[in-house]
Amino acid sequence: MNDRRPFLLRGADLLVSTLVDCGVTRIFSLSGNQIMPLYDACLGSGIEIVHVRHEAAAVFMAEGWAQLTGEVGVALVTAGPGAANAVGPLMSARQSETPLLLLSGDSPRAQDGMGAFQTLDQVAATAPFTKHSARVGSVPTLAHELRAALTLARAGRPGPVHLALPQDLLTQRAEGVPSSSRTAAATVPASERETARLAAEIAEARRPLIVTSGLFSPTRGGDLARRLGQRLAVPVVALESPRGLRDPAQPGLRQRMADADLVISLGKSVDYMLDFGRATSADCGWIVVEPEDGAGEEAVRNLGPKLRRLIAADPRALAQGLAELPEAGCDAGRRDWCARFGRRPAPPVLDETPGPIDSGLLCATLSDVLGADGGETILVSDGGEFGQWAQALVQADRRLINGPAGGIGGALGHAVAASLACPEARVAVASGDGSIGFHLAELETAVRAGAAFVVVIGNDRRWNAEHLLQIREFGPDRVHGCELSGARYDLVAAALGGTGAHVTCRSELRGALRRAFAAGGVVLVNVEIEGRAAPSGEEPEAAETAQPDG
Ligand SMILES: Cc1ncc(C[n+]2csc(CCOP(=O)(O)OP(=O)(O)O)c2C)c(N)n1
Ligand SMILES: [Mg+2]
Repeated sequence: MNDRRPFLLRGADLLVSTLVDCGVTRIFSLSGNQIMPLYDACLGSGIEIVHVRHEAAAVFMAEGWAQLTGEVGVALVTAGPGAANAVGPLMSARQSETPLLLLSGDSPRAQDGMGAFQTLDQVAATAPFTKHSARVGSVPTLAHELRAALTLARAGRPGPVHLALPQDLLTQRAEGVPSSSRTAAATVPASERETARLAAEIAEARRPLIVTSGLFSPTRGGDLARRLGQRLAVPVVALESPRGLRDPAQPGLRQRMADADLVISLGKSVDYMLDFGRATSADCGWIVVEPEDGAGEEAVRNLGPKLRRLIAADPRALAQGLAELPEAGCDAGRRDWCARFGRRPAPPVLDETPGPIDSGLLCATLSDVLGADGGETILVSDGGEFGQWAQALVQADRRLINGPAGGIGGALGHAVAASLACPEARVAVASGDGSIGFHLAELETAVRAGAAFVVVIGNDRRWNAEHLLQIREFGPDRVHGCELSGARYDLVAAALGGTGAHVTCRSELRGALRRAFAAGGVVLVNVEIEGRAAPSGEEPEAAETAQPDG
């Protein structure tokens, strides 16, 4: 099959065999001169390359893959423009705490300083978005650097790591180079004393609250948050929406927070999502668990005297320890307090009479149809207002969202990854018409890769989040520049090898969605809607405030 494969072991072969050894089975990539030795080395290695249509989509796929499998997602891009295209979504992965390895081909070391083709300081370009960014220096250190990068991506606060791979290193002979030993994970376990002390403080508080990042969501943390909450009789809230405490999927969070007398942050940065700590009352104490030694300045700066203690420990390990303690007793007051959390927004009545469709009705109907066969479900949501509607109203076992960075455009990348990672699951994408346009060509990737999912576009013919912001901030007479056409995205899906449907009337909606899931493969349902502002995430009596748009 691979007659022309060079018989010598190259840097590229060493790299691929190390990836295999570390359990990597799939790489999301866009080809290019500098990385073709890696494509060659992947042949027959057991690693599948999913070849995408834009480097940013490869990073979104790696992000989705990592969140659903718990593995490190791997993206491979070429030098210069390829690496530059991959940079944007690294910000999403950094903020969503997703372990990801970006490998970029790089110009040959032998041409350093000579003006090589596509030469770029890729380490500097990716450094602000990564936990670690380096150019691999030599073949003998290659395997070690790779293993260390994979370990680092998962350690402490997980996140993206970047390695630039000079082209001549990939083709260099690697005979006799050891494939390196395993690197131990660098987590700091909390001491038993610390665990017991924390449990006692939670027991003593009247209205304690644990806040966490998306790492504790059901998608990524399984039932850890639920077990923790049950054992300690404490509400556990995972914050991962760019709207923070105004997450439309968890209405009333900000008000609940004001009533807490103790907040424990398990790895959640005390940042804009937590209103910088200002949502709690002056006498509410905070205990912040920070996975990275020496970090946590935000907590110190934003909380001031409210900060009781900053603990350097791995939040998930600490949560495991707490969840294994004997079940805490719980009085009626505490039971009431816990019951005030975990509320979901009320879905609208499913009106199926002829008439226009709005965002809420579309999402509620999608939720109904998605869950109808009782199997595993995954929601991918994207967009401004429509994405928030979907997160609020579409029920699914697991979900991929744009996360704290609030960057739009990742949905089709996430969907390809979701379908490949969980081939048995029903995958629904709910996206705004603006956001879907970023990577529409990935529908072709999806078809080629054998993925199967249903994309539902809430097509309100505008970038509604920004349109609403113009009305709110500048006045209804100063609205301009945020319109979109009523483009037929469904016809694009058909042209790229999938199936498309166009829905304009309420009475057609349920049938169209049912048929879409029954059809299999890649299906796009373009639904004309009257775009509405997403639910505010506040309790009904509270006033509206300006919100981030992501
Ligand atoms: C990468 C990126 N670019 C721009 C934005 C700003 N932004 C947030 S929501 C939004 C509008 C999205 O429009 P659409 O997907 O149609 O959803 P809608 O708000 O109309 O429901 C924009 C431009 C962002 N958050 N991320
Ligand atoms: Mg829109």
